[in-house]
Amino acid sequence: MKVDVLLGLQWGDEGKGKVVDVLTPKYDVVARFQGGPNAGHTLEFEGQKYVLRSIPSGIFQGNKVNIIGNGVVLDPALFKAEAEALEASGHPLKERLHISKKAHLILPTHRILDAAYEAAKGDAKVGTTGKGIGPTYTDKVSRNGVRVGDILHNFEQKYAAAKARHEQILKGLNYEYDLTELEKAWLEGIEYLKQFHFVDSEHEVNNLLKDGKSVLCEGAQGTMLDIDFGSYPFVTSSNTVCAGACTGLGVAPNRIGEVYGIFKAYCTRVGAGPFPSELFDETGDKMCTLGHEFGSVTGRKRRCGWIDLVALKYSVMINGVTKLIMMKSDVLDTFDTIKACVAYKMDGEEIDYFPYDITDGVEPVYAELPGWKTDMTKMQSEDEFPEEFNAYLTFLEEQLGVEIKIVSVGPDRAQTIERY
Ligand code: 2SA
Ligand code: MG
Repeated sequence: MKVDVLLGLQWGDEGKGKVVDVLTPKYDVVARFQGGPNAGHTLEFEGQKYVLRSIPSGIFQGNKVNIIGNGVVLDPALFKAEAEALEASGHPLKERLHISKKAHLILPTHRILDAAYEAAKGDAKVGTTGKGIGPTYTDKVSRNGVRVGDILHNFEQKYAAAKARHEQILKGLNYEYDLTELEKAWLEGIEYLKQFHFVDSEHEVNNLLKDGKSVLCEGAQGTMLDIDFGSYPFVTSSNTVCAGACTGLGVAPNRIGEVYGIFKAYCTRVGAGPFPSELFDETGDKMCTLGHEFGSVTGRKRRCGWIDLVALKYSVMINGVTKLIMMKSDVLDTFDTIKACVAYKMDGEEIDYFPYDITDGVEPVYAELPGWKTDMTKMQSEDEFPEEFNAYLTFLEEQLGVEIKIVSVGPDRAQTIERY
């Protein structure tokens, strides 16, 4: 068996949570491979709304095994809050959630360092979620991290050493902070974590595949936030691309099956950094209002704009996308005209490939298509799609070279249409 991977092709918030939840009935296992509580995967069904941050979205579906892989960074305090809320809403997870011993722990001081580094950047702030993601991955790479497996061996000593090192750095930065509350909640989180299964997830995943089980790998954030291929330095600190599933779970490259690439019918970004097709007018405001475009973790307003096919083509290439999934087309239901950025104008020249740097001087070149001006939210099958909507799908498929297999016409689990 192979694993299938589902990931975001834009700057995150494409609607991965909803799609994983719709796809999970087909899989035995759902696994997260990177990121941490910076993610906010929103799911809505039976009139209830849930936001998942560290826990895989398969947790709502029957008796699936859910795995938090080695590539994830875990904050025990936030994990405890998330897990307890799920249990309280009738979704027990202790037996079904397995956590890699090799996943790195976000320490209270990592969150303080995140804030301190952002403060030190002045106008060049990344606009992080403030969850300590960057400093935790930095410690992992510089070989100073504390891992989930360490909870079982000399933990106090390892924690104290890491904390002392961070306090030294914070002193150097002249950054004032109070650790008391954060640390208290964190240590309670550590105790809570001990009730879960700590596993060697690379063995587990590969044994599951050997036994013929199907595994879905759930990405977080989006390709344009990837540490290597995103709009650096305005990115997150992990590999959000398909290859991240290999390193973040211990799955070999030849074990990757389908790659589901998910994108919005338009585009959003939260945090700082370049966004060539961003709109600063009423059209952008309308997308934001109709699409409820606010960060699910931080509540920040998301910047909105037209779909960017230069960036999307790049994402399709880097990830080897085999099936496309388009989300939130309902947000555009009332628009007269739909625009799509098909090229960038840079230094007077038009280019259709994603360049080294898009920070300055990039002007979007748009194709215009007629809007479908139809409420599609109650549609059940592609046979009902208006002509203009089909034309938009065909245009995107031609540009991207991959078929759009699923279209989402509203937030509910039921508002998802498969195309054949
Ligand atoms: P970080 O915290 O170090 O990962 O931030 C670095 C950049 O990555 C962006 N980022 C995100 N962008 C979109 N959605 C994310 N998750 C939340 C959501 C975000 C929220 O689902 O809405 O609630 O604000 C996410 N996580 C990280 C971040 O904005 C920085 O640009
Ligand atoms: Mg999100």
